[in-house]
Amino acid sequence: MPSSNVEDFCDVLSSSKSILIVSGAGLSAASGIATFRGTGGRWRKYDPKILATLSAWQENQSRVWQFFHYRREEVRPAQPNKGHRVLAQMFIPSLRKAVAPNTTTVTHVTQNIDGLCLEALNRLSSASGKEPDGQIIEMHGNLFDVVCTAHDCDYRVKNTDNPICPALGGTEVIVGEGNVEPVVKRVDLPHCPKCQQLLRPDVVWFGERPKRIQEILQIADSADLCLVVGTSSLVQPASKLHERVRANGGKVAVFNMEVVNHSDEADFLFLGPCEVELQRVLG
Ligand code: BJW
Ligand code: ZN
Repeated sequence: MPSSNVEDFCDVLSSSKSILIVSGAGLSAASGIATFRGTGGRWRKYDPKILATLSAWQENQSRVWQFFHYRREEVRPAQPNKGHRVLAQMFIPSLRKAVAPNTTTVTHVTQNIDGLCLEALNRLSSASGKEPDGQIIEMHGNLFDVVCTAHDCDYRVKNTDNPICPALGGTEVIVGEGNVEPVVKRVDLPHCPKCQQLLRPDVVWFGERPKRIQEILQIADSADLCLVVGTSSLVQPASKLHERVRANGGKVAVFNMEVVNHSDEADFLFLGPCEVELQRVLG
């Protein structure tokens, strides 16, 4: 059975050289962003799991763009929470030293597309005037990145426009099942300024290759501690990264509101809101 002993965890942490953090939607729950599979996860009458697929996109680009427009509007006012901030401290060597004096490499691989992990680190770095080390990798992309769908076009940019195109403006407020879904014509959806083809959100749908996956797998292979934070661990390959750390003789600590997939295999399990537990254990 996994332990929830903080002192034992701190012993492991203080001897760890390379830490891998794998996070999911639960990390941003305290920032007011609905988790993917939680009760607030449904959008209109649709299951987000169905909308986060290439086939949903091929079937109805207007609906998928409305879904992502809605998500952009949900995330836009959100602020990093205590959980993001505690994890960000692990990237500032002088702040990390107190809890992890032997750590030389920290990597945070997040499945979240809300940008809040990076935002927390940027804010901490500017406020403290200290340079971070390590890296944060958004393996499922970012809500505010767009990419051209044409195979022979390399257009890919950050786009924080609000709304991203006039026709999507206001569609985020249609919520009830009784409401008629707005139809945004293809011609009015975001298009590539280079080749005029349709743009799509630069996020990773089921069946697509996660961003920087080879690099992530290599990092997992050499990490000696893996913190699995606020994820249901149902989606591969994120759900398997801790196994690589274990195969290397490393330890695994799960932070979640509930017992989840694989948490019985963990060395440590800290049940409760991660924004509270991370602070208690790492802060
Ligand atoms: C709290 C909390 C608090 C709440 N504190 N905790 C069969 C058919 C087809 C495909 C497959 C198949 N079998 C396997 C696959 C592969 C597939 C997969 O895994 N499918 C399974 C579902 C079966 N995976 C893929 O297709 C991936 N690609 C791939 O495998 O490529 C091949 C490859 C691999 C390796 C090398 C090279 C090639 C791609 C997966 C893309 C997932 N995309 C999405 C959408 C992104 C855009 C968007 O957001 O719309 O990513 S799906 C969705 O799930 C989203 C999330 O990032 C991801 C994970 O969800 P997450 O974060 O775990 O959220 P929840 O809601 O599930 O959980 C929240 C947790 O928080 C809960 O546990 C709560 O208890 C907890 N919590 N509050 C602490 N305060
Ligand atoms: Zn293009």
